Amino acid sequence: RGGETRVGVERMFGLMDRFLKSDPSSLQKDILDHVEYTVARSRFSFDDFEAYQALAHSVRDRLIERWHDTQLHFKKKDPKRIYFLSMEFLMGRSLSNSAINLGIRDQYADALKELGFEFEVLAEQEGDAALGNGGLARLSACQMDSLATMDYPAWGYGLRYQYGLFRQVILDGYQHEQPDYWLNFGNPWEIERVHVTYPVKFYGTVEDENFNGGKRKVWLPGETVEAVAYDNPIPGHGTRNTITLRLWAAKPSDQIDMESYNTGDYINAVVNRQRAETISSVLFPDDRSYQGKELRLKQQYFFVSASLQDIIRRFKDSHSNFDDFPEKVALQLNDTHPSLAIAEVMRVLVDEEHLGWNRAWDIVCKIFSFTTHTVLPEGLEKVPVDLLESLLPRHLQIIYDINFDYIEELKKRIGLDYDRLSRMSIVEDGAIKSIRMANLAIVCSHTVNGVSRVHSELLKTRVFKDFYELWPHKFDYKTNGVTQRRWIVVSNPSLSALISKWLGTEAWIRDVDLLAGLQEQAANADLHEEWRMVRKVNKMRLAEYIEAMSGVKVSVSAMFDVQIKRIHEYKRQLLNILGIVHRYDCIKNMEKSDRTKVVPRVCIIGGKAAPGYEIARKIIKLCNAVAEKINNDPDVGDLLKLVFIPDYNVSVAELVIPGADLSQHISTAGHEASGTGSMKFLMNGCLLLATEDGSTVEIIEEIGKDNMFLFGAKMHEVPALREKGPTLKVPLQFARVVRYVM
Ligand code: Z2T
Repeated sequence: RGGETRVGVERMFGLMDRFLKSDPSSLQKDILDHVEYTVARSRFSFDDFEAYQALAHSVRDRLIERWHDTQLHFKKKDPKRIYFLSMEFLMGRSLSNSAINLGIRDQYADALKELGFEFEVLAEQEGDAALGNGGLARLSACQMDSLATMDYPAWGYGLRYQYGLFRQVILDGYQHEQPDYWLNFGNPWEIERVHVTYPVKFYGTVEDENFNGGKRKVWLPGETVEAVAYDNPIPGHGTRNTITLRLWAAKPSDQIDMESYNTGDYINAVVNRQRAETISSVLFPDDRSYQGKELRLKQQYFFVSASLQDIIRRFKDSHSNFDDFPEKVALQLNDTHPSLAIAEVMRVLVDEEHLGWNRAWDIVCKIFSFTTHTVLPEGLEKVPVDLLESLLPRHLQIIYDINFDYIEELKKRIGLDYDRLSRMSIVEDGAIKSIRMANLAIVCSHTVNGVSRVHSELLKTRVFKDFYELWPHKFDYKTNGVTQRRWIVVSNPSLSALISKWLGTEAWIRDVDLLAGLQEQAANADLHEEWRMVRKVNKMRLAEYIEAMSGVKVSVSAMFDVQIKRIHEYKRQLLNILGIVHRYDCIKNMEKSDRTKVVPRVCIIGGKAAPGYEIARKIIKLCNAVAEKINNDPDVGDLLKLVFIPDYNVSVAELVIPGADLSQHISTAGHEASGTGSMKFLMNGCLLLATEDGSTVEIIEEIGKDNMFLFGAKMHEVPALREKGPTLKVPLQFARVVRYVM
């Protein structure tokens, strides 16, 4: 520290080789140096994993150069920064993605070949960063890639869970959960910032204090935990812009509990301190249902408080008051999970920075925007007041004060319609008095964002109807997207090469709209043939994986029919399985001679069930039970197979999607807010079997309904069908299996 001034900037520059070179021999030297000095293995003897570690560190060095330049650039320019707050990021692997975005993947592959290593083989050594549940979390990851590529001065903020999403193991057909020890072998993609730490406070009481002749509130917290930053550089493609995903880990605070030290209870004092780390220890695996758990609320406030201290510190570096705060800071709330940030900004501005309430409120109203990802009411968070009061007493007061002003304002706007007032209140009175986090987020945000057009319509006409009528200008939507860099370039390199060849440019890697240029070649038989070959090779890769994971041999000339996503009743994996049972039954009852007309099919299902979601767990068991029966029936052979792919995650998706012929997105219409899986399949040339739901509605408009299989009832038909009850007939031989499992 302070070395810069002592050594002298001139001399420092003289000592630095700016920048690292990326020719094959420089890369080789670099990798071997990392084998020796970072991994501490002999450069004459190291295995694939050690080679991966050295390679990762070599890529990381190049990331860091760009990352430093980016920070320096934006520090000088001081633009408005976008802060994306999310409890979940499903980053998956980083090696290929980083090397490709840096534009040096092929150089590395060449360099490695001469050393006797294969880039792809080393890339397989990396474990997934699975700090999230499903679509919401992968969307966050795709957005980070796009923000970096499009040169935004963006920051992602989240939690560095010690254990990510559980590993799914299938035993006797049932899902078992195992902890995800993703950090056990080290993580070269993060940089621990031991000096970027902030105290985060919990519990305690709020007292009145005399101040400037009046009173003010002071929070006297009861517990302090330290948040330590871990920075994950996110490189854009074809730009030097490399932004930061800053994840917080909990550490015991330095402010020691003097009382217990003085009373001689040293061992207990140390052990108690260690408990602080539990805050960031594990990701909650429920992707929707909200349970009022204290640890979850602690996680939310922990990451919100640390992030805001960091953001405000950065703002204050170049501003002496808060006048320009809304011009320099945009806070995007990924679902309601980070919405305590609203109360926290009020608290910091009023209690710590001593701005008046109205001035602080004026700032708050200009900086927050809120994305919601669901239409299902069980997904809406309601924090019990008792819980909030004990953990964050000052925040509860602030929320009450916000609600008071808001309800007064509301009465002026809509009159004394008490039903509506109580529906719209941030506070829910009832058996368990609670805070409606979505209402808080809507009241305090300038924009409420849906994730597809129909989703936004449902928000306006149903879920948040009262609010839409009050503030129509707040409601907007941005239909979800996925990054083609991860979902074509990284995961399907041969298709990527094919597209670049036929478009005559790689520009589509930064500008996805250019893919439309392929339309001119739509009838080109050579292109079709090349594409088929690409698919075939991807299917062979997938078939090998299936055999290794489940022991089932599948034919690559069969149609691969895939449904991979979290297991949910509304996503209707059960319907898919019953459809497979029906298909099996038809084949069994068919004349032998007719069987030649059947297109052989491999049905692939994969996904995790929330540990407490019993029906979802049973759907997994049913799938495995049906698979057992079908796959061992020599009478059916290659005509029909069913495989459940265990431990579905980002890397598995990268393997499965490029090998799929048909993919299923068959949610009950009106339930899938957007859906992003369909886009990944689509851009790999896979056919869709899909309900008119979520983003599919817009996909149909883009590709035309003749280019897909439209499935199931329309949204407006669903209520009447529910009324009518089930009409499905399950073949007798399976009725017992289904009844037994379900
Ligand atoms: C999630 O992945 C999604 C919604 C949630 O609601 C929670 C989770 Cl963990 C609280 C998904 C939606 O189901 C999906 O339709 C959407 O595409 C995705 O978020 C991203 O917006």
